[in-house]
Amino acid sequence: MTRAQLVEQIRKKGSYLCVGLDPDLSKIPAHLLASPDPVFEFNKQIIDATHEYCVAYKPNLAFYEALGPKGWESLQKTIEYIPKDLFTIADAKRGDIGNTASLYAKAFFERMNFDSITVAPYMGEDSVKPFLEFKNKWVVLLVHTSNPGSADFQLLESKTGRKLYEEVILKSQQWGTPENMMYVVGATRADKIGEIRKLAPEHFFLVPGVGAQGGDLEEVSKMGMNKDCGLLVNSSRAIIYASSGRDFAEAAKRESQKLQLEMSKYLEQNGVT
Ligand code: OMP
Repeated sequence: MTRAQLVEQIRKKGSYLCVGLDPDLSKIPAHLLASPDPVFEFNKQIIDATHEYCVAYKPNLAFYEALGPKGWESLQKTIEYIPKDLFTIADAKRGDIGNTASLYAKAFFERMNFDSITVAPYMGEDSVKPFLEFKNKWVVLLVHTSNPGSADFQLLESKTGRKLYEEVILKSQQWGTPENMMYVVGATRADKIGEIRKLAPEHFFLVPGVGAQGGDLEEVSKMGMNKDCGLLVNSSRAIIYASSGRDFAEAAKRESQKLQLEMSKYLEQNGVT
């Protein structure tokens, strides 16, 4: 998907919501466990219930890989089921030497037809560039993550006086463009989103951490939105596990609609309509 197509979707739907598809067999409603593919059945009903209110889906690979070959099958079926006008993110957090990275890119962009993949930047340029060679596919680079441990390395000061995550943003802008690279910026530190926006005015940010991790949508939107929106805000557990009963899809619909309504207000306030 191109940047223009993504922005068009955001304007059309009045939403920059990304729904995280993190299906956990210990959490999905018990009545689904008897179906032949409970993970796909769960995702299918979540997608049916939420696709009007979001512009992206982000399956996190851990939840599928943990189930072995069956998990990969559920993932493949899920990606094929997502409507083609929605942006898809393989949350795989890959990062390896060039020839290996090329095969990761093939796996997710060609075999599975994802629009994008999350990538860790710390092995440097040759580990990221192979992902950028695919037309209309995106790298979503980890910059300032939402977890407590993000401070361990990302906030270290380099000899230039800048933090490591700032170096990542500045350096990586020599590799990719706002047309094929996004940055992961956790919602749990909205103040950082404002600082990062100054370093990368045009790029899209994937912002996880709203909902279960306590990030604030209003604050994130105020600090991070640019003229094209420039944000994809992810929520996983707060949407997909809004109810653990037979009404889980209805509950997911309610939660995603609530976020979409709030998002449409912020888009309007920022003139992104
Ligand atoms: P919830 O906390 O349930 O909304 O899920 C957040 C999702 O975003 C999970 O799939 C995480 O792996 C992912 N995530 C973070 O929570 N923090 C980050 O900094 C980066 C990611 C990610 O790359 O998506």
